[in-house]
Amino acid sequence: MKAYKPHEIEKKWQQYWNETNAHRTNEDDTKEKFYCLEQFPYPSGRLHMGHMRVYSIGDVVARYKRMNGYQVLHPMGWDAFGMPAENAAIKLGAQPAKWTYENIDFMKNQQKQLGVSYDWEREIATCSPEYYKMTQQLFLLFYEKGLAYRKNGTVNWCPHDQTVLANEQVEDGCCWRCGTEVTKIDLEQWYFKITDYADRLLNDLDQLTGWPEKVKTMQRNWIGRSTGAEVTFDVPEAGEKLTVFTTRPDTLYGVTFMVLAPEHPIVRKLVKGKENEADVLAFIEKTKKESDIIRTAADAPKEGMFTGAYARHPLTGQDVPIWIANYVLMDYGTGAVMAVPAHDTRDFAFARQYNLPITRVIVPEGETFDANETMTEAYTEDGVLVQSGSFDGMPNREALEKIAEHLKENGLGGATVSYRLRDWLVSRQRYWGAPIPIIYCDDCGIVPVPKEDLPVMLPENVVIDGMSNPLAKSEEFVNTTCPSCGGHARRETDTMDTFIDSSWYYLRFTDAKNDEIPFDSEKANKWLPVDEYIGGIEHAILHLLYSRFFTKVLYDAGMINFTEPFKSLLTQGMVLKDGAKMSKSKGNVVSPDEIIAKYGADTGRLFILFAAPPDRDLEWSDSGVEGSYRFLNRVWRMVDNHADLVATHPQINLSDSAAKDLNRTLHATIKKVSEDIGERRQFNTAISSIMELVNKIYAYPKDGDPGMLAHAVESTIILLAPFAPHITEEMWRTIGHEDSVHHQSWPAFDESALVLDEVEIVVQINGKVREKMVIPANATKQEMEAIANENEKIKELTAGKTIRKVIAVPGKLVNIVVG
Ligand code: ANZ
Ligand code: ZN
Repeated sequence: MKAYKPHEIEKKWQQYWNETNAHRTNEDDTKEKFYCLEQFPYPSGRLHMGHMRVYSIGDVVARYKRMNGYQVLHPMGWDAFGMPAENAAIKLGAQPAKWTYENIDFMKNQQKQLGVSYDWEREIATCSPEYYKMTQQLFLLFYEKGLAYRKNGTVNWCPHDQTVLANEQVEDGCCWRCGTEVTKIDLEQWYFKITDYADRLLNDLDQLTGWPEKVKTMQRNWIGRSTGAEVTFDVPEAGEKLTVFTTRPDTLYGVTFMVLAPEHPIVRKLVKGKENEADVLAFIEKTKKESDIIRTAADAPKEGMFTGAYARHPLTGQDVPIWIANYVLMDYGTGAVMAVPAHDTRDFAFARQYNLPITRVIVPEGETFDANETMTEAYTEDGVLVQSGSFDGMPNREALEKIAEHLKENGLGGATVSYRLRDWLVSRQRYWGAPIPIIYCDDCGIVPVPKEDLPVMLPENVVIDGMSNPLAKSEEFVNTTCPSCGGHARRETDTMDTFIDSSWYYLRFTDAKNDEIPFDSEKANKWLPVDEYIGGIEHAILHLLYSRFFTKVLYDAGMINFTEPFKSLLTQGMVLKDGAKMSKSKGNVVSPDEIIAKYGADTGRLFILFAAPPDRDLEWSDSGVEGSYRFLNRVWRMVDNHADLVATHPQINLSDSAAKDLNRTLHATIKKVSEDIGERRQFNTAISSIMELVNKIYAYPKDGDPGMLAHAVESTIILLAPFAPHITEEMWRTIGHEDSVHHQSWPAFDESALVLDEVEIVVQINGKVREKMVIPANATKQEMEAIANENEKIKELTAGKTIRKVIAVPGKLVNIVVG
């Protein structure tokens, strides 16, 4: 008996796969394509269990598809730009490039030890000049199309790190990296015009039937489309106009004050020279520091201040006081609100707090309006209009449109759509990113770097101290000549947000070595969209939204013929230990290295896939890992026991019932595993059905047909191959094959094998034949009795009688003795 030695065989087969380039993409256009992609990792140092889980899931799908006759693209790469490399440089004095590439080497080796079937010929690292040259080309494409532009605006700024931060990098008002309180400053920055694509990004979600509903909802909320109206108010004393965005133009007659975001540009003008000027300016500074989350929370305290100025109501001509308050945000709608306390909860709270009038303009249908009644809360339901001039009595849904039309006709506003989505701020004052390929010339202005001069290389001799942008301090980098006039000019020193790198990497894999253009259209059109994309839920909004945006822009540029990059999306759950997420701070980390060292990669993979459905959280369990290891040993012994028999390929003869029964289990397993991997992506139940099959083989009678036994053993190895690639490769040789198990065709499912044989039996009552029935041939005595008792005629005949005894003769008869 040969013992199962995972380390020996895993090393052996990994080397063999390496040498034979076994996982190179099997480009063969007679086959259907399948693109299986796991989100590429950040090379942080070493793999954690979350990585191991994603790769195990992806590898099962990729291997299964290959065995089912697909040409499969299954690549891997590195999302390699970003802050941690700079932090390491500051802390350890290591060059970001060196640190990053060392990590890549280490992690790649770990991935190989997992036996994941990646096509390493297509490996990419976003920090390599070959890759960022193409990222720069794409930036220039966005620039040419008017989709990359510079804008002066209020941005999040970390005073300690001296860089802007994206909204999602601000946590509770502080920098996610150093914890310093984030301030807002006005800065000119580069933006991508993702808002131009808001409607398409929203509408096309409907065609993504392979995405979790949850993720689509998060994207919808992030885009946040609202239909409503714009209304323009005059501010005569300032000679200005104020435009608000409202979803409720039907409440226009109920406006009793206006509220501006403190940052609204008109505010300073309204208070200029007034006695409250200093107070208002202080209030602006204070609110700027509050995070948007706090400002908009429903239960957060509303704080405001009267500006001393008034606007004129566009329909009634009344004076309406203008306030500023923290709950109005500058970057939504127009940064100005018409307040209707009677019908808006936040306005109601605010009016109560500052004693502002409340005018009701909607009452429930059928109710008479009582002007003396005081409201205790805002009325936010539908109803009919009151105190609304010529619109009185009109149902408010109708008034929504009618009032918007009325505004339009009178040049006072009209229907409009507003989005929560903002343009994407893409410039960073950091070193370790793709340089933005732009040159500033005093005479020519903004000049894009000519394509043939790309890449704009990151200089290596820079000082990284974490305090300011190293590129800005590099004279050698900054000073250049203008491509347009040849005069002295300066380079843009900002680098790109790393989300840009990952917004197009899935395209690069189709043509990873192209040194002219980012990718060849034909290749991208062949492989994309990605058929299965696997990754963490933490990317549900940004990465996926940005990638979808890129895809649409490239489609519009005629570079690709599809508009969505990821056909199906699988978001895997977390790996927990003792009920909590594994983390260094909790000291509950189990590393893939440890598991591989103790049991081998196959056991680790099997456990991870068996312990939970992929989209659920997975609870790490040492006994569960042990169990997976024992199961692999059990399969190993089974194969070893029957190796000689299988190698002779005995003829299958299904005449005995044990053989038929095993055949039935085998096909039920094939069906289950195929559907579970291929359609439902539920690997845990697939594995349990393989376990049942193995039990059945162990229980197979000694005198059962040897052909069927051999066939079942051989098929088990193939069914297990996508989950445990090394041990199955070894066992495949053990039973006498010389080729790879991973090149075998997936077993075909035979429906007819599932049909149970049937026989006709008679049912007697007190020895007299009363009924004939067709039942499964292998029904047990108990089953026969139950089937007979369920029969309508027998039920009738035995009703009210006492059943004294039932005699069942398998395959022949049931006799019921009544008294
Ligand atoms: C008057 C009104 C009356 C409103 C009413 C609501 C109810 P959504 O649905 O999220 O798009 N609003 C507009 N701009 C704002 C800003 N920059 N900051 C905070 N609030 C703002 O919300 C649109 C509604 O939120 C708008 O409709 C406006 O209040 C407020 F019975 O206008 B409404
Ligand atoms: Zn110039």
